[in-house]
Amino acid sequence: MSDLVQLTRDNGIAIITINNPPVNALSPGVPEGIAEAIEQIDHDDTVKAVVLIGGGRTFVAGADIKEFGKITSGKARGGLELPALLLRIEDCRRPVVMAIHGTALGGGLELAMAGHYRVAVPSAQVGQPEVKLGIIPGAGGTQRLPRLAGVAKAVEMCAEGNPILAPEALKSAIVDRLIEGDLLAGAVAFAHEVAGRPAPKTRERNDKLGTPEQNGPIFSTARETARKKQRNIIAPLAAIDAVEAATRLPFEEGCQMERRLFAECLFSDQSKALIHVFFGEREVAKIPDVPKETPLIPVKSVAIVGAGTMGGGIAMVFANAGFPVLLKEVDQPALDRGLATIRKNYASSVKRGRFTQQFVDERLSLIKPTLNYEGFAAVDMVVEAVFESMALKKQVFGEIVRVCRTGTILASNTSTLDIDEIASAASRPECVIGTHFFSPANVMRLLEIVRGKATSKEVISTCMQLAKKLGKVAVLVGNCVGFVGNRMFGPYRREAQFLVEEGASVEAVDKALYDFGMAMGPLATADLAGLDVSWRIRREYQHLQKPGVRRPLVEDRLCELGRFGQKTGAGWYKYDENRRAIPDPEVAELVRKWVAAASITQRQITAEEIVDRCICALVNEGARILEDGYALRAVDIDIIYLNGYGFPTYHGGPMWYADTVGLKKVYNRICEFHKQHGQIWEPAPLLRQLAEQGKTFAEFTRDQRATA
Ligand code: ZOZ
Ligand code: NAD
Repeated sequence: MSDLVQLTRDNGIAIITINNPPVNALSPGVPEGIAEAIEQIDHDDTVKAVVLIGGGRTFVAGADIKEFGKITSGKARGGLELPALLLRIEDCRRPVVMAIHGTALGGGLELAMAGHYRVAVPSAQVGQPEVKLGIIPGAGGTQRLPRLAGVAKAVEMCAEGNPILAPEALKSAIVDRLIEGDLLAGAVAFAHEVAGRPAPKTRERNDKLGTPEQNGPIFSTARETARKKQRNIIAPLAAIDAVEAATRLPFEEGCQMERRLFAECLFSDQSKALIHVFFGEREVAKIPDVPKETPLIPVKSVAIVGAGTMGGGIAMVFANAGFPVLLKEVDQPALDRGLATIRKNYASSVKRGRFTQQFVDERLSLIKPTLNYEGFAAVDMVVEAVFESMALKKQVFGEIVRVCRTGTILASNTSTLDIDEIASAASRPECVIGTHFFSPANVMRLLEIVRGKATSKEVISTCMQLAKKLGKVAVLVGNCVGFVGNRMFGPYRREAQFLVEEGASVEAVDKALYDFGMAMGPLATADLAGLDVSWRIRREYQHLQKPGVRRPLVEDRLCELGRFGQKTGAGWYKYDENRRAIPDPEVAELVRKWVAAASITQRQITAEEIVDRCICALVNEGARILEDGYALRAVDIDIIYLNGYGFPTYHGGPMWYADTVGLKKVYNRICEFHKQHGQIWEPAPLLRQLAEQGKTFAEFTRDQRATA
């Protein structure tokens, strides 16, 4: 038998244990091992019932996702097909009890549903998360789940992909019993109870499949929700079609339909992109010169300096994760304002049902306001979030390094300033690091961790680990102006503005990028963030602007008119009392006047050109960042864009998207823009090199790793 699966016996109960760490994925060898065990059991009259359990920390977390790439590239070696194994289990002559702890996800839940019974510890989770990978269940999940849980629950689980906890699974009849205490002992006892009884086959249970009248509204609502919440993604709609097939067709035909839809999704660019994102989110945690074993600095309490927009949000992030927080401001009115905003944000979370009042009260009690540095000597980490001014940041770092213990992590939330210069004000630069939270800090998942010249590996490793506890995706970046995300966002925003100057309407620019999949168009985003913020930064960095290089002209003028965006009720758009954006003919008129004065000729611009200009600008800057080593890998840039800038997950991030389009094509397009618009479009050398070699950014990363 495969060494990934063991078969033992306990007083008439056969126990099949899957041991394929870390998550017991159904890698080649596992299905074969289970099949062999079932075969032996069926020929052994001493066996009365069977328990199938996962060794280690979990049941089965699904199919081995690495295998999907092998299938689509034609490199998969044949093995036992999961659907056939599941039929074999269901046909086993002894009752099979699936014992679930950790997670039973995807193929793991499909395996569990092929058993005759399921027991689980209360902390276990079950789910069909395939849509998050751009696919649908491919081993009968869409056919067996409605037979156990009913059509509405099955549609929700297969189309949205969120797992549910065992107590809810019990209510939905996915699980038959919760086991408190030792799972194996409980499952064996359960197996003794059911031994000798006729074993119910899930595929033969049709009583929950409903009638067309009952199901019609369920499917139409689910489709509407999927189109809205998972815009442009094909898998959720395919999952709904497959569940619908379960209600209309016999089991075998439903499975065939599911297989067809599964294959369509698996071979799509969307699924390849989403699988890239799954592994990417895990890859970014790996820092080549900061190994996993790097000692961590214990962080149990923190202090935040500045209770403005970001400081307040960061305080909530730590409090939500259970950390006591000292929150320092300069004076009582500023502190009161900061705390009032925190309270208001929490109150709206309670109103929306995201948090309970009790949870919020507990979090608020963790946040201790202060006007001085008392207590800073006891904290393990300080996050500075004062105004974006180098002089002020240096003053604050000079102060905190004096009041904090040696070894306290000193982090800055700066979005543009040089971390090394900030660190020069602290006598322990090895403790200084950038933790660039995104706004609103308590909502956005991204955390750019900025490595200074002197930042120690312990501090880096601790911050990367800490991010996970805070529910953030951390990406390590180098210390350059704008770091990775904002540095790329500059050219992207620049092109959006140029396009308006050249004749595209504000709405057309935003619509083209929204249709491409961005969460919001760039001009609506600018209105949301506040046009004054970037106006202030532009003035601060005026000395870096190269003479003779074209710069956007409209936004400065809008700011001069006091149009700062949503906060002033007008920016690129005007806003009604519900902050709904309304196209503003006055802006269109002003733009026409200003660009005519600047001798810019307006013309018709297609949606395709809008997308190409904006996305190619992102990719070109991304290539420079990658070449200069400010991002460790192309995927790091992708994860930043997906989690901080609303880039569509199904395009995999800007660098993956460029790889999918083909770097030669992207390079040629950039060369056209270079010819038309001059120096700002100079192709990045790395992009030119890869295009000429016929390679991708992903291959560049692989080659780099190989030579490291
Ligand atoms: O890892 C978390 C998770 O959510 N995993 C993915 C679960 C999932 O999406 N399952 C569905 C898979 S698709 C499927 O099953 C389709 C299906 O029905 C097809 C059937 C027909 C197929 C026919 C063709 C073959 C989990 C919640 C489980 C654990 O989270 P943690 O935070 O504790 O741990 P991670 O995420 O850091 O994971 C540890 C290491 O395991 C790797 N991994 C996780 N799930 C995997 C997997 N590798 C392959 N396949 C999986 N399903 C993960 O990448 C990580 O690796 P390292 O190298 O970074 O440590
Ligand atoms: P803000 O103006 O809302 O808040 C800054 C706060 O710092 C003010 O309340 C001020 O009173 C306080 N402060 C000033 N000096 C202080 C001192 N010595 N001690 C204690 N408090 C002091 O600014 P913000 O938008 O929260 O930005 C803070 C930092 O975060 C900046 O470095 C900014 O670049 C960065 N950042 C901002 C955003 C954003 O979207 N707002 C996003 C990412 C990063």
